[in-house]
Amino acid sequence: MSPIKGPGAAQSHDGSGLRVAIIHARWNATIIDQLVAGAKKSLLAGGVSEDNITVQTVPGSYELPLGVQRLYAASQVQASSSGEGISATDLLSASTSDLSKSATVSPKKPFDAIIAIGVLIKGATMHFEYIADAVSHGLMRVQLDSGIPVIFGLLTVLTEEQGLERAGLGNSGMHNHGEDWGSAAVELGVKRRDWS
Ligand code: DLZ
Repeated sequence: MSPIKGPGAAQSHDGSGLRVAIIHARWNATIIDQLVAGAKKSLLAGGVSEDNITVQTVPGSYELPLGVQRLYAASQVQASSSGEGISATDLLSASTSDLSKSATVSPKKPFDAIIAIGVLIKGATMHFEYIADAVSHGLMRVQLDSGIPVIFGLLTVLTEEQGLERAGLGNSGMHNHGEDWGSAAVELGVKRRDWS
């Protein structure tokens, strides 16, 4: 019998034409690194080429919504500029004029999906609640405002152990949730193209 929880039977989608960004917070790096690796593994398995995967970081989860918004906007400018593109590491800090003037790599199309990854671990104060709420609403807002899929890779866990489990690093045999996020990005990237 298939499990009650989870996304159900795996679907197959051809992500070979997609361009996908992963943006992740640097807090709780052990868990984050594993989630990012899982997401990347699924993107590659879904046919997304290594060249079309951009990985960017922000300090903490609170910065994820702005990071997603700017990363997507920069990729749009990059795609529409008549000159050549800009290196992925400069995307977040570059202004619009920087982007149109730059000439470091070939132009690329805008991202088809962005995966935002963060790990919030509850502490003794209300920090957790405020950041979780703000980031969840912020990511949904960017997704609906931009019309591109923003995959919700924010773990909101009560203990470090819960985070390790969900990154596939625990003892319970729980799988790496980052893999689900990579698959969701491929599926939504493909479907959004078909729905346009
Ligand atoms: C400040 C803070 C705390 C207490 N906990 C976390 C956390 O568990 N996970 C995370 O991603 N970020 C945390 N941060 C940092 C905030 O997200 C943010 O980077 C800072 O408040 C600066 O805006």
